[in-house]
Amino acid sequence: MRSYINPHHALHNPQFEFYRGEKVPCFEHAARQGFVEAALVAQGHDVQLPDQDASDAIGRIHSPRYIQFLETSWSQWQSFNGVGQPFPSVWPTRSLRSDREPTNFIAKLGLYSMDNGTPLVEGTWPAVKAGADAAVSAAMHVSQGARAAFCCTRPPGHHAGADFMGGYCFLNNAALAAQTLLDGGAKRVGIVDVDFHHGNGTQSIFYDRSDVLFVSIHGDPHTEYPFFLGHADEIGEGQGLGFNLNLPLPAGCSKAAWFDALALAMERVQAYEADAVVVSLGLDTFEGDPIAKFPLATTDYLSLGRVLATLARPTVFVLEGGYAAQELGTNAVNVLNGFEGA
Ligand code: Q9C
Ligand code: ZN
Repeated sequence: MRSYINPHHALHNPQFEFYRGEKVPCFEHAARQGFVEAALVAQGHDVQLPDQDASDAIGRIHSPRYIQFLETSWSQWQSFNGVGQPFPSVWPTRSLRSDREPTNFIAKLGLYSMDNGTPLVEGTWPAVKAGADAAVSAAMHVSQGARAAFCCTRPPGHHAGADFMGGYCFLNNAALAAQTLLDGGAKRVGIVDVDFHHGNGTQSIFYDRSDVLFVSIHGDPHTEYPFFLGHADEIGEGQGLGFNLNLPLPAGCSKAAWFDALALAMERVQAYEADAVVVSLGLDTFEGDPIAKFPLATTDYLSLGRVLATLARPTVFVLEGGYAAQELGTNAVNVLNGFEGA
Protein backbone atom coordinates (compact mmCIF):
# COMPACT_ATOMS: atom_id res chain seq x y z
CA MET A 1 0.00 0.00 0.00
CA ARG A 2 1.04 3.58 -0.53
CA SER A 3 2.36 5.61 2.42
CA TYR A 4 2.12 9.38 2.74
CA ILE A 5 4.75 10.91 4.99
CA ASN A 6 4.75 14.26 6.76
CA PRO A 7 7.58 16.21 5.09
CA HIS A 8 7.65 18.91 7.77
CA HIS A 9 7.30 16.86 10.97
CA ALA A 10 10.81 17.77 12.20
CA LEU A 11 9.74 21.43 12.55
CA HIS A 12 7.90 20.19 15.66
CA ASN A 13 10.98 19.61 17.83
CA PRO A 14 10.27 20.43 21.48
CA GLN A 15 13.31 20.24 23.76
CA PHE A 16 11.65 18.77 26.85
CA GLU A 17 8.44 17.70 28.57
CA PHE A 18 7.53 17.33 32.25
CA TYR A 19 7.63 13.79 33.69
CA ARG A 20 7.52 12.78 37.34
CA GLY A 21 8.65 16.16 38.61
CA GLU A 22 11.47 16.63 36.12
CA LYS A 23 12.10 18.05 32.67
CA VAL A 24 12.98 15.08 30.45
CA PRO A 25 13.69 14.66 26.71
CA CYS A 26 10.45 14.28 24.78
CA PHE A 27 9.17 10.74 24.31
CA GLU A 28 7.40 11.98 21.17
CA HIS A 29 10.50 13.07 19.19
CA ALA A 30 11.44 13.60 15.55
CA ALA A 31 13.48 10.39 15.17
CA ARG A 32 10.26 8.37 15.52
CA GLN A 33 9.03 9.20 12.01
CA GLY A 34 12.52 8.66 10.63
CA PHE A 35 12.55 5.08 11.91
CA VAL A 36 9.16 4.39 10.31
CA GLU A 37 10.22 5.94 6.99
CA ALA A 38 13.42 3.86 7.01
CA ALA A 39 11.45 0.64 7.59
CA LEU A 40 8.98 1.53 4.82
CA VAL A 41 11.82 2.11 2.35
CA ALA A 42 13.72 -1.01 3.47
CA GLN A 43 10.58 -3.12 2.90
CA GLY A 44 9.96 -1.67 -0.57
CA HIS A 45 6.85 0.37 0.23
CA ASP A 46 5.68 3.19 -2.05
CA VAL A 47 6.42 6.39 -0.11
CA GLN A 48 4.82 9.64 -1.31
CA LEU A 49 4.48 13.25 -0.23
CA PRO A 50 1.02 14.69 0.55
CA ASP A 51 -0.96 15.74 -2.53
CA GLN A 52 -3.98 17.29 -0.76
CA ASP A 53 -4.59 20.44 1.29
CA ALA A 54 -6.35 19.53 4.55
CA SER A 55 -7.69 23.05 5.21
CA ASP A 56 -11.32 22.21 4.38
CA ALA A 57 -11.27 18.99 6.44
CA ILE A 58 -9.64 20.81 9.37
CA GLY A 59 -12.51 23.32 9.25
CA ARG A 60 -15.04 20.47 9.40
CA ILE A 61 -13.45 18.81 12.45
CA HIS A 62 -11.92 21.61 14.54
CA SER A 63 -13.47 24.83 15.87
CA PRO A 64 -12.68 28.17 14.20
CA ARG A 65 -11.23 29.76 17.33
CA TYR A 66 -8.98 26.74 18.05
CA ILE A 67 -7.67 26.70 14.46
CA GLN A 68 -7.04 30.44 14.67
CA PHE A 69 -5.18 29.94 17.96
CA LEU A 70 -2.96 27.16 16.59
CA GLU A 71 -2.09 29.11 13.44
CA THR A 72 -1.08 32.22 15.38
CA SER A 73 0.17 30.69 18.64
CA TRP A 74 3.88 31.25 18.08
CA SER A 75 3.53 34.90 17.05
CA GLN A 76 1.23 35.42 20.07
CA TRP A 77 3.85 33.82 22.34
CA GLN A 78 6.49 36.16 20.92
CA SER A 79 4.27 39.20 21.43
CA PHE A 80 3.83 38.00 25.02
CA ASN A 81 7.66 38.15 25.33
CA GLY A 82 7.69 34.41 25.96
CA VAL A 83 11.02 32.61 26.36
CA GLY A 84 11.41 28.89 25.55
CA GLN A 85 8.43 26.56 25.36
CA PRO A 86 5.04 27.84 26.55
CA PHE A 87 3.06 25.61 28.93
CA PRO A 88 -0.44 26.18 30.31
CA SER A 89 -0.81 26.83 34.02
CA VAL A 90 -4.56 27.48 34.40
CA TRP A 91 -7.57 25.64 32.93
CA PRO A 92 -11.33 26.35 32.73
CA THR A 93 -12.32 23.35 34.83
CA ARG A 94 -15.83 22.83 36.30
CA SER A 95 -17.58 26.11 37.31
CA LEU A 96 -15.23 28.21 35.16
CA ARG A 97 -16.19 29.61 31.75
CA SER A 98 -14.76 28.41 28.46
CA ASP A 99 -17.06 30.45 26.21
CA ARG A 100 -15.03 33.66 26.54
CA GLU A 101 -11.53 33.60 25.11
CA PRO A 102 -9.15 35.46 27.43
CA THR A 103 -6.56 37.88 26.06
CA ASN A 104 -3.65 36.55 28.11
CA PHE A 105 -1.66 34.02 26.07
CA ILE A 106 -1.10 31.46 28.85
CA ALA A 107 -4.79 31.61 29.75
CA LYS A 108 -5.65 30.98 26.09
CA LEU A 109 -3.21 28.08 26.04
CA GLY A 110 -5.05 26.60 29.05
CA LEU A 111 -8.42 27.10 27.36
CA TYR A 112 -7.19 25.07 24.36
CA SER A 113 -5.28 22.35 26.28
CA MET A 114 -6.29 19.26 28.28
CA ASP A 115 -2.85 18.81 29.89
CA ASN A 116 0.60 20.38 30.29
CA GLY A 117 2.20 17.47 28.45
CA THR A 118 1.86 18.80 24.92
CA PRO A 119 4.80 21.11 24.19
CA LEU A 120 4.21 23.81 21.57
CA VAL A 121 7.15 25.23 19.57
CA GLU A 122 7.75 27.61 16.68
CA GLY A 123 7.32 24.93 14.01
CA THR A 124 4.34 23.15 15.53
CA TRP A 125 1.69 24.63 13.24
CA PRO A 126 3.50 23.98 9.90
CA ALA A 127 4.36 20.47 11.14
CA VAL A 128 0.83 19.55 12.21
CA LYS A 129 -0.71 21.13 9.10
CA ALA A 130 1.53 19.00 6.87
CA GLY A 131 0.56 15.93 8.94
CA ALA A 132 -3.10 16.73 8.35
CA ASP A 133 -2.34 17.06 4.62
CA ALA A 134 -0.81 13.56 4.74
CA ALA A 135 -3.85 12.12 6.54
CA VAL A 136 -6.27 13.67 4.04
CA SER A 137 -4.06 12.51 1.15
CA ALA A 138 -4.16 8.91 2.42
CA ALA A 139 -7.93 9.06 2.88
CA MET A 140 -8.44 10.58 -0.57
CA HIS A 141 -6.30 7.84 -2.12
CA VAL A 142 -8.55 5.23 -0.50
CA SER A 143 -11.71 7.17 -1.47
CA GLN A 144 -10.51 6.98 -5.07
CA GLY A 145 -10.29 3.19 -4.96
CA ALA A 146 -7.09 2.06 -3.24
CA ARG A 147 -7.59 -0.85 -0.84
CA ALA A 148 -5.47 0.83 1.82
CA ALA A 149 -3.05 3.66 2.57
CA PHE A 150 -0.80 4.63 5.47
CA CYS A 151 -0.35 8.12 6.89
CA CYS A 152 3.15 8.16 8.42
CA THR A 153 3.20 11.28 10.55
CA ARG A 154 4.04 12.85 13.86
CA PRO A 155 3.06 14.45 16.16
CA PRO A 156 0.09 12.10 16.69
CA GLY A 157 -3.57 13.19 16.73
CA HIS A 158 -6.08 11.03 18.61
CA HIS A 159 -6.06 12.99 21.90
CA ALA A 160 -6.85 16.28 20.11
CA GLY A 161 -10.53 17.25 20.28
CA ALA A 162 -12.53 19.71 18.22
CA ASP A 163 -11.10 22.60 20.25
CA PHE A 164 -8.20 21.35 22.33
CA MET A 165 -4.72 19.86 22.19
CA GLY A 166 -3.35 17.20 24.55
CA GLY A 167 -1.32 14.01 24.82
CA TYR A 168 1.27 15.28 22.25
CA CYS A 169 -1.62 15.89 19.75
CA PHE A 170 -2.83 19.08 18.02
CA LEU A 171 -4.94 18.14 14.98
CA ASN A 172 -6.91 14.88 14.96
CA ASN A 173 -5.51 13.13 11.89
CA ALA A 174 -7.75 10.06 12.22
CA ALA A 175 -10.87 12.24 12.44
CA LEU A 176 -9.70 14.21 9.40
CA ALA A 177 -9.24 10.94 7.50
CA ALA A 178 -12.69 9.68 8.55
CA GLN A 179 -14.36 12.95 7.52
CA THR A 180 -12.56 12.85 4.17
CA LEU A 181 -13.86 9.29 3.55
CA LEU A 182 -17.42 10.43 4.38
CA ASP A 183 -17.12 13.49 2.14
CA GLY A 184 -15.81 11.16 -0.59
CA GLY A 185 -18.98 9.05 -0.53
CA ALA A 186 -18.69 6.58 2.37
CA LYS A 187 -21.95 6.40 4.35
CA ARG A 188 -20.40 4.84 7.48
CA VAL A 189 -16.79 4.89 8.67
CA GLY A 190 -15.48 2.66 11.46
CA ILE A 191 -12.51 3.91 13.47
CA VAL A 192 -10.47 1.25 15.24
CA ASP A 193 -8.10 2.86 17.77
CA VAL A 194 -5.42 0.42 18.94
CA ASP A 195 -3.10 2.94 20.62
CA PHE A 196 -2.37 2.05 24.27
CA HIS A 197 -4.07 5.30 25.33
CA HIS A 198 -7.77 5.93 24.83
CA GLY A 199 -8.45 8.21 21.84
CA ASN A 200 -10.48 10.73 23.81
CA GLY A 201 -10.33 13.38 21.08
CA THR A 202 -11.65 11.11 18.36
CA GLN A 203 -14.38 9.74 20.65
CA SER A 204 -15.53 13.24 21.61
CA ILE A 205 -15.56 14.52 18.03
CA PHE A 206 -17.92 11.75 16.86
CA TYR A 207 -19.77 11.02 20.12
CA ASP A 208 -23.16 12.29 18.91
CA ARG A 209 -22.87 11.00 15.33
CA SER A 210 -24.04 7.72 13.79
CA ASP A 211 -21.99 8.05 10.59
CA VAL A 212 -18.77 7.21 12.47
CA LEU A 213 -18.37 4.22 14.80
CA PHE A 214 -15.52 4.64 17.28
CA VAL A 215 -14.04 1.48 18.80
CA SER A 216 -11.00 1.61 21.09
CA ILE A 217 -8.81 -0.90 22.95
CA HIS A 218 -6.71 0.82 25.62
CA GLY A 219 -5.32 0.84 29.13
CA ASP A 220 -8.04 1.28 31.77
CA PRO A 221 -8.44 5.03 32.41
CA HIS A 222 -8.71 4.38 36.15
CA THR A 223 -4.92 4.04 36.04
CA GLU A 224 -3.81 5.20 32.57
CA TYR A 225 -3.74 8.46 30.59
CA PRO A 226 -6.04 10.20 29.60
CA PHE A 227 -7.77 9.19 32.90
CA PHE A 228 -10.95 11.22 32.32
CA LEU A 229 -12.44 9.34 29.35
CA GLY A 230 -12.36 5.82 27.93
CA HIS A 231 -14.62 3.84 30.28
CA ALA A 232 -16.79 0.97 29.05
CA ASP A 233 -20.04 2.79 29.89
CA GLU A 234 -19.39 5.49 27.25
CA ILE A 235 -21.66 4.29 24.44
CA GLY A 236 -22.46 7.50 22.54
CA GLU A 237 -25.28 10.01 22.87
CA GLY A 238 -28.19 11.35 20.77
CA GLN A 239 -27.84 10.16 17.17
CA GLY A 240 -24.54 8.58 18.21
CA LEU A 241 -26.05 6.33 20.90
CA GLY A 242 -24.68 2.83 20.33
CA PHE A 243 -21.88 3.99 18.02
CA ASN A 244 -19.06 4.16 20.58
CA LEU A 245 -17.38 1.09 22.05
CA ASN A 246 -14.60 1.25 24.64
CA LEU A 247 -12.71 -1.91 25.53
CA PRO A 248 -10.47 -0.92 28.45
CA LEU A 249 -7.98 -3.53 29.64
CA PRO A 250 -5.89 -3.55 32.81
CA ALA A 251 -2.29 -2.40 32.46
CA GLY A 252 -0.17 -5.53 32.30
CA CYS A 253 -2.90 -7.63 30.65
CA SER A 254 -2.03 -10.75 28.64
CA LYS A 255 -1.64 -10.97 24.87
CA ALA A 256 -4.66 -13.28 24.79
CA ALA A 257 -6.79 -10.65 26.55
CA TRP A 258 -5.65 -8.01 24.04
CA PHE A 259 -6.41 -10.17 21.00
CA ASP A 260 -9.79 -11.18 22.51
CA ALA A 261 -10.64 -7.47 22.74
CA LEU A 262 -9.50 -7.02 19.13
CA ALA A 263 -11.88 -9.81 18.07
CA LEU A 264 -14.77 -7.99 19.82
CA ALA A 265 -13.78 -4.77 18.05
CA MET A 266 -13.82 -6.58 14.69
CA GLU A 267 -17.29 -8.03 15.39
CA ARG A 268 -18.63 -4.56 16.16
CA VAL A 269 -17.19 -3.00 12.98
CA GLN A 270 -18.56 -5.90 10.88
CA ALA A 271 -22.04 -5.50 12.42
CA TYR A 272 -21.89 -1.75 11.65
CA GLU A 273 -21.28 -2.53 7.95
CA ALA A 274 -18.71 0.23 7.63
CA ASP A 275 -17.95 1.34 4.07
CA ALA A 276 -14.40 2.21 5.12
CA VAL A 277 -12.15 1.88 8.15
CA VAL A 278 -9.61 4.20 9.79
CA VAL A 279 -7.06 2.56 12.08
CA SER A 280 -5.53 4.83 14.71
CA LEU A 281 -2.27 2.92 14.71
CA GLY A 282 -0.51 3.48 18.00
CA LEU A 283 2.41 1.12 18.56
CA ASP A 284 2.78 1.90 22.26
CA THR A 285 1.11 -1.47 22.92
CA PHE A 286 4.66 -2.83 22.38
CA GLU A 287 6.16 -4.68 25.35
CA GLY A 288 9.22 -2.41 25.25
CA ASP A 289 7.36 0.89 25.28
CA PRO A 290 8.80 3.30 27.89
CA ILE A 291 5.46 4.92 28.91
CA ALA A 292 2.86 2.17 28.35
CA LYS A 293 2.04 -1.25 29.81
CA PHE A 294 0.73 -3.68 27.18
CA PRO A 295 2.48 -6.93 26.13
CA LEU A 296 2.66 -7.08 22.32
CA ALA A 297 5.85 -8.34 20.65
CA THR A 298 7.16 -7.36 17.22
CA THR A 299 5.69 -10.46 15.53
CA ASP A 300 2.27 -9.77 17.09
CA TYR A 301 1.97 -6.75 14.79
CA LEU A 302 1.86 -9.09 11.78
CA SER A 303 -1.12 -10.78 13.48
CA LEU A 304 -2.75 -7.40 14.13
CA GLY A 305 -2.48 -6.57 10.41
CA ARG A 306 -3.93 -9.94 9.42
CA VAL A 307 -6.90 -9.50 11.79
CA LEU A 308 -7.60 -5.97 10.49
CA ALA A 309 -7.60 -7.38 6.94
CA THR A 310 -10.48 -9.73 7.87
CA LEU A 311 -12.74 -6.67 7.88
CA ALA A 312 -12.22 -6.57 4.09
CA ARG A 313 -12.91 -2.83 4.00
CA PRO A 314 -10.96 0.03 2.38
CA THR A 315 -8.62 1.05 5.19
CA VAL A 316 -6.62 4.13 6.13
CA PHE A 317 -3.88 3.58 8.71
CA VAL A 318 -2.82 6.67 10.70
CA LEU A 319 0.28 6.59 12.90
CA GLU A 320 -0.40 7.60 16.51
CA GLY A 321 1.83 6.82 19.54
CA GLY A 322 4.70 4.39 20.04
CA TYR A 323 7.78 5.50 21.94
CA ALA A 324 10.19 2.58 21.62
CA ALA A 325 11.64 4.44 18.65
CA GLN A 326 14.21 1.81 17.56
CA GLU A 327 11.48 -0.80 17.14
CA LEU A 328 8.74 1.55 15.94
CA GLY A 329 9.48 1.19 12.23
CA THR A 330 9.51 -2.61 12.20
CA ASN A 331 6.39 -2.79 14.37
CA ALA A 332 4.43 -0.34 12.19
CA VAL A 333 5.49 -1.93 8.90
CA ASN A 334 4.66 -5.39 10.28
CA VAL A 335 1.03 -4.26 10.66
CA LEU A 336 0.95 -3.09 7.04
CA ASN A 337 2.68 -6.25 5.78
CA GLY A 338 0.39 -8.50 7.83
CA PHE A 339 -2.61 -6.67 6.34
CA GLU A 340 -1.32 -6.89 2.77
CA GLY A 341 -0.26 -10.55 3.08
CA ALA A 342 -3.62 -11.67 4.46
N1 Q9C B 1 4.96 12.29 29.98
C1 Q9C B 1 -0.08 9.17 22.52
O1 Q9C B 1 0.36 8.05 22.65
N2 Q9C B 1 1.77 11.49 29.14
N3 Q9C B 1 -0.02 10.08 23.51
C2 Q9C B 1 2.43 10.27 29.55
C3 Q9C B 1 4.80 10.88 29.99
C4 Q9C B 1 0.75 11.40 28.16
C5 Q9C B 1 0.51 9.71 24.81
C6 Q9C B 1 3.48 10.49 30.59
C7 Q9C B 1 0.90 10.34 27.13
C8 Q9C B 1 0.19 10.69 25.86
C9 Q9C B 1 -0.61 9.64 21.23
ZN1 ZN C 1 -0.57 6.35 23.09
